[in-house]
This record gives sequence, C-alpha cells and structure tokens, in this order.
Amino acid sequence: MRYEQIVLSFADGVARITLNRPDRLNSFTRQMHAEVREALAAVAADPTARVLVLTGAGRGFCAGQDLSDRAVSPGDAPVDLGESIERDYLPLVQGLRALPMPVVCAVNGVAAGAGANIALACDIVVAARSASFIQAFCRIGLVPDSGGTWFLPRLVGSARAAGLALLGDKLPAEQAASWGLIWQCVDDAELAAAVDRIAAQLAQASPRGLAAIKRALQSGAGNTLDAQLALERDLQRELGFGADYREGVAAFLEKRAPRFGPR
Ligand code: T3D
Repeated sequence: MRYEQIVLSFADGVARITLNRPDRLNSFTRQMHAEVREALAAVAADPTARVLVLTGAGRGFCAGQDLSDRAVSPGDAPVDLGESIERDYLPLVQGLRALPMPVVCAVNGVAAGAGANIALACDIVVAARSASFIQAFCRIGLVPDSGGTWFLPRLVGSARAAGLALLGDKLPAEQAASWGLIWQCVDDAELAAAVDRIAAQLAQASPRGLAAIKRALQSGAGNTLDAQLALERDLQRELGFGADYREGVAAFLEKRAPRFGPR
C-alpha cells in the first residue's frame, strides 16, 4: 500500500508509524484509519519488528476524528457514529493492544478526543512537556471513545477520570505524568532521544518475554487474583521452556549482554 496520510518505517528492530496530516493536527480520516490498519498488519507480519513507535508529525499528536469529515449542518442526514467506531476506532485500539510487541507512543503535541485515548491504548506513553491530553468529547456532546472510559479510571482513578471526561479541560503532559496517566514527560527537545532509548532497549529484550508481559498485564485488568496467578504460572512455564530464558540466564552468569532470538 502506498501511504499518503501516515509514514511507516522500519529500522534496527523498531517500526514507526507517524500520523502525517500536520495541518489538521493529524486528525483521523477514513483513509488514515485504513492506512494505519494496513500498517499495523504489516508491522505484525514483519518478524524483524520488535517494537512499534507511534507518533505524529508537526505540532500535534492527534486531534481525534477529523470533524470536517462530518456532515452535521442542519438538514444533513445524521452520521452514524456507531458505524464509524465499529469500522475504524474499535479495530484500531484492539489492533494496538493485540500486537505482540510493545507500542511506545511519542506524544509530540496535543492529543485530543480519540487521539488522547489512542495514546493511552499504547503500552508506554512518553510526552513532550508542551503536549497535552484533552478528552474533548464532552465539548461536542459525545462520550469518550477509543477506550477512554475504560483506560481513564484505571490509570488515574474515578475522581480524576470523571473530571477529565466531564470537563474536557486540557491536562498538561507534566500533570499527566504526575497523575500516572502516562509513563514520562520530557523536555520537547529530549522527546526523540528519550523514545529512541526506550525503543532500543525494548528491541534488545526477549520478544517472547515482552509479548507475555503485555498479555499478562492486559489480562490482569479483568482477572481475579487466582486467575491471574494461574496465567502467570502458564506463561512462566511456556517461557521457561524457551531459548530466550536459557540465553538470559547464561548471559547473566557469564556477565555479558544477552542475545535474544527473533520473535
Ligand atoms: O465522528 C466519529 O467517527 C466518532 C468518533 C469521534 C472520535 C473523536 O475524536 S471526537 C473528538 C474530535 N476532536 C475534537 O473535538 C478536537 C477538535 N480540536 C480542538 O479542540 C483543537 O484543535 C485542539 C484543542 C486539539 C488544538 O487547539 P489549537 O488551538 O492548538 O489548534 P487549532 O487552531 O484549533 O487547530 C489547528 C488546525 O487544525 C485548525 O485548522 P485551521 O484553522 O488552521 O485551518 C483546526 O481547525 C484543525 N483541527 C484541529 N482539530 C481538528 C481539526 N480539523 C478537523 N478535525 C479536528 N478534530
């Protein structure tokens, strides 16, 4: 596929998707959704890709749905937003969560509406100090989607989730980090280097181990402690039989860096 609204690249085990409609703050069109879906499939299918970085071009990360795509003038036929969610946003969030490799979101600027929640669907979120998170849905009479009503209370607790969702105020990146909404806030000039460091570290780790960690953390949100203990046992058993575990232990004992196999 030839991409027009995103850029997809691969280097040194790191796949990178850059949302690329900077003049519209990388808001989502149907075409951009289709391109991201295609890119996620390409990343999943590439055995050399060990981590995915998601970011935006220009001064914004993503302003959610492109509202100029919506015919909402009086007299226009109403748009079926449920259809849009089903076709585009739901598979996007599910696709990010289901990827076997960790996804690092580099929030380079404002993340609003679905753009904010797509960032929260990623495994590690690093934001530039000038970035912000806005649950803009209430400003246009909508409910947070793309998992917002699921992620927010789990990440920051119900009081802060309610404030963010009901007021739609801008949450600066630094506060997002101090609330535990994201992993880290760094100076703007440091964002690329900080994300590259994290991506390189993940690309050197055991791909099977990381995939299992991602799966276990996701399952934990819906499991009882007993079910989660059983899942950890099963994953540990599977990993313990694998070459990466043997290599990791050997490398530790030989005081050298481990060399893990492909995913
Ligand atoms: O519809 C469905 O399928 C249902 C699913 C919905 C999911 C959603 O995401 S709903 C929420 C949609 N997003 C928003 O409501 C956010 C709208 N944008 C804003 O509130 C502001 O742009 C920001 C707070 C994000 C940033 O403000 P600021 O002042 O930094 O930038 P700006 O001047 O508003 O935006 C710059 C340009 O981008 C501007 O165009 P212009 O005037 O230079 O020609 C602006 O219109 C455009 N832009 C920003 N966001 C969107 C957009 N154009 C279309 N759609 C956008 N979402």
